[in-house]
Amino acid sequence: MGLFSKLINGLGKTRQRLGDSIRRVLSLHPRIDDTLWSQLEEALISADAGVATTAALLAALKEKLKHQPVESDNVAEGVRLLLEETIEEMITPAIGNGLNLSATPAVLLIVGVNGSGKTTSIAKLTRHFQQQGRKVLLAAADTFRAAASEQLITWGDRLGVQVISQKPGADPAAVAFDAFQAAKARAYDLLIVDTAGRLHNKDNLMQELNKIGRVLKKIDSSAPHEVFLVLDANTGQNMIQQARVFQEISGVTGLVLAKLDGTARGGAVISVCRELSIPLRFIGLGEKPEDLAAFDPREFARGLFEAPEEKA
Ligand SMILES: Nc1nc2c(ncn2[C@@H]2O[C@H](COP(=O)(O)OP(=O)(O)OP(=O)(O)O)[C@@H](O)[C@H]2O)c(=O)[nH]1
Ligand SMILES: [Mg+2]
Repeated sequence: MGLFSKLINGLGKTRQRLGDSIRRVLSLHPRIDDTLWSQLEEALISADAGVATTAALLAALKEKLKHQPVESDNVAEGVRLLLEETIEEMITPAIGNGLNLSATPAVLLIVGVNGSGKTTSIAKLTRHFQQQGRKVLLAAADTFRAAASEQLITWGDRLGVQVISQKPGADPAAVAFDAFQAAKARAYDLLIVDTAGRLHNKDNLMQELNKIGRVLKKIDSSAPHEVFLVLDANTGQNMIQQARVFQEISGVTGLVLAKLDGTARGGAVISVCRELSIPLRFIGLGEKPEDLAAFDPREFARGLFEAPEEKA
């Protein structure tokens, strides 16, 4: 399956909640008036686009309609297309600059709350970078949860990459340090560091992330080169608060939105893009290593409305 079809399929639940309901609203009420605006507002909020982002979207759409009025016999499709365009414009700034992973070895630190999808996303990212011809090493710096290292080692075996690990309870910063040294000594291109899930209000665990960062800097003062925060898309608007706290503590440089395939709350992606000044790098669309897509604003906006049978 191509990546766009995967995105289309993965966004199914959000599309039902958002795209399909907006189409329905527009076909039942193809007149631009207050009733239409309040129904559009309801549809966007029900897909967890958030109050502020919904208001901003509708204001931008109204502004667009002033300059690009739609034909009276084509209100439904005309407004729908303009909304898709408005969403695309709103999320496009989140694409950010290129990844800062040109150092050799570059270090990519993965952080997030418990169960958000970190380790699975690492498997996906490993495959992604392998396909770009990079030699990847993994570090199992989640020494906290029983079986966390085994989970990463199993992925490593499946993907044919080495995993540096120590015994449960070891200092996560020491694992990261050893792995970075090994990556340097053995001429790897990229080290990806898995960390334990942590609640953003647990101070000691957040400080531990800080320590991992400090220890990596002893080897290369510019490391970690990227810090990806993995967010579970099911948490909807809560992603924003989580991201703010992690950004403060561990200098998040990019977002991975996991589990977008299982949620109807994908509207929250629009506010994540609008309200956070952190690039959205990848979206997770399933549990397998290939279920990852680089964030593409055009495709994402299309995927919110375009049903599979309409696929070219
Ligand atoms: N459907 C779906 N499931 C996902 C996705 N990403 C992860 N999962 C599932 O979510 C669950 C948790 O994933 P993990 O990768 O173990 O999450 P984690 O953040 O490493 O968890 P901890 O290490 O316990 O904090 C697993 O059952 C994964 O298969 C995704 O994009 N889509
Ligand atoms: Mg994990």
